[in-house]
Amino acid sequence: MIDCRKSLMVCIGLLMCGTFSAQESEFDLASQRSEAQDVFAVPGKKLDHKGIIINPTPHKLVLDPIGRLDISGGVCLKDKHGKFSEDLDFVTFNKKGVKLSVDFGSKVSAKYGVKSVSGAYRMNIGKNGISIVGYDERGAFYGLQTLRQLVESSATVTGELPYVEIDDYPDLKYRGVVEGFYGTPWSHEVRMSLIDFYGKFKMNSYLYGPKDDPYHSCPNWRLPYPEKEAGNIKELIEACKRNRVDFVWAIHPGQDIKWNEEDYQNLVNKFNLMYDLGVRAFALFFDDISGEGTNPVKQTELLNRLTKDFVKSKGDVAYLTVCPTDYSKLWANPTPQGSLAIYGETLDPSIEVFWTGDVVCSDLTPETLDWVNSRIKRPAYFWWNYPVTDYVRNIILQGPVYGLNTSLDSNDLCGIASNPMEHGEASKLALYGVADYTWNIAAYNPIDNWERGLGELMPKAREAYRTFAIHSCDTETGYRRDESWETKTFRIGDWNETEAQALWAEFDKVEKAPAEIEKGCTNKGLMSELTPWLQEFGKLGTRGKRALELARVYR
Ligand code: 14T
Repeated sequence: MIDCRKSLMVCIGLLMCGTFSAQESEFDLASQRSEAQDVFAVPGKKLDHKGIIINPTPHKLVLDPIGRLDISGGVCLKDKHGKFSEDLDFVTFNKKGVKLSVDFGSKVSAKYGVKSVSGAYRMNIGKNGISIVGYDERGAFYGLQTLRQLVESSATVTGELPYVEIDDYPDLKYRGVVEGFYGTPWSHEVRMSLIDFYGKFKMNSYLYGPKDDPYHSCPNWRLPYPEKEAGNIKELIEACKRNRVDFVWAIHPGQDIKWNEEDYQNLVNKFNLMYDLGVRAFALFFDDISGEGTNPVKQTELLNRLTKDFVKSKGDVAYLTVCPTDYSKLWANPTPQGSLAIYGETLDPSIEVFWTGDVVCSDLTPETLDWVNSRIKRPAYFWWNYPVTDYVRNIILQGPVYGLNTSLDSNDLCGIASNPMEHGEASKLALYGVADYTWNIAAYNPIDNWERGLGELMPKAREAYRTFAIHSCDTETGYRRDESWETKTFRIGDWNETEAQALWAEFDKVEKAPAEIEKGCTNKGLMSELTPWLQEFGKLGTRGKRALELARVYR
């Protein structure tokens, strides 16, 4: 799929000349991705959380070293707005139990000093019970997610919660995922499981835009989904509601859109069909296209008209989001005539604009954001092409989430949407990191997050999963990531006994990891995604041990 489009774009590029853009001959598609080949070490270090693990990392958490609240007799729920009875499957209810009060709203928030941003909450656990106050419904829901993690923490096994005071809020407005890769779209089951994962870790956005869904892209973007697919989308929307996640449906019409009234109506008609399925937030993706669809003036006119005549006239539809054709500095026209500057001058300020950084798969830096923001005149929405592997399909990425600058804030970017692998379950490890970073940027610790994520995903085979993961980080030819950083290798003619034994021990762990993972991994979906890689991984261990034997013979 990618290859066909590449050659199409090369042909078009060869026919055109003029300003520097994605459609041009100077635009060398063979090297267009231009991922920098530097491999940076993963920052951070593992911390001792004393049995209390909360992801994303709360902004302020004060633990009382002594006080304990016994909830083993159940809780009595005081749910002011009657919104959360379905969200408490981790406690037992008892009218005579410990009081758990859940409230939200700007008035009560002001009283309790909850930060006035969507998703903020405060929680107090003390002798009078548990109290959660959210800025909004989402904030209160997040308070419950924190409570769930406290209850499930190993420090709480006895049913006794520590007295604690938590003041927490998200740093970024949009924290989530864009299903935006080429290749087999996620199955319905995987999507449902991921949506629960987003809610659990306080991610609030799921953008639906799988390149190979024909009803999202060309040629069928104008057509309604068949009944079965439409029913599934309804279910996804329901799951998003339960998890307080915005389901954002994206359309990718650029390759064959005609800038005429007929296609405008086709687009509005499709949006109305999606609205009827329950969609309340929309995105338009103009990435990876050529021809008239790339015209930024026409794109802006369309987006502004939709904002006025669709979004605002419906009344209950949220912001639009756009992915420009110039989504990376690699080919974005930097001049005032370029599409980003045109967006900046004319695009309705409510519309969010995606940006992938200096190249297609890039680190998130203040420099790249300054560059794009000064043109689009708003904080960009970072489309992070990690852990996506559609361009290196032999790879599965299980490494730490890093390369995201920790001095940024909501003035620099409005959010991050991570574009994952077609292996949805195996993408959860990376999403655990994205959830943490986007919630609490300054505190983000890549290694510690990864160490915690391994335990979250495979509690009963954590060590074996770690062995697999530490050696499954790099793309080798794409977005380079540090890998195997604890393993010292050597040349066949230059080693000592200690080094050889250490390497042998590592290969032994590698050889044994597949069976241990098979035994301990309770997530069937994850297991089946990993299986092909685990088979090869086991062989790598065996081969490594043999190579060491050979080194001895050689010596
Ligand atoms: F929309 C964009 F921000 C974007 O990243 N678009 C695609 C995306 O669907 C894909 O998953 C991602 C990673 O491969 O890269 C973009 O697609 C490309 C970009 C290229 F430069 C595909 C091939 C390319 F050569």
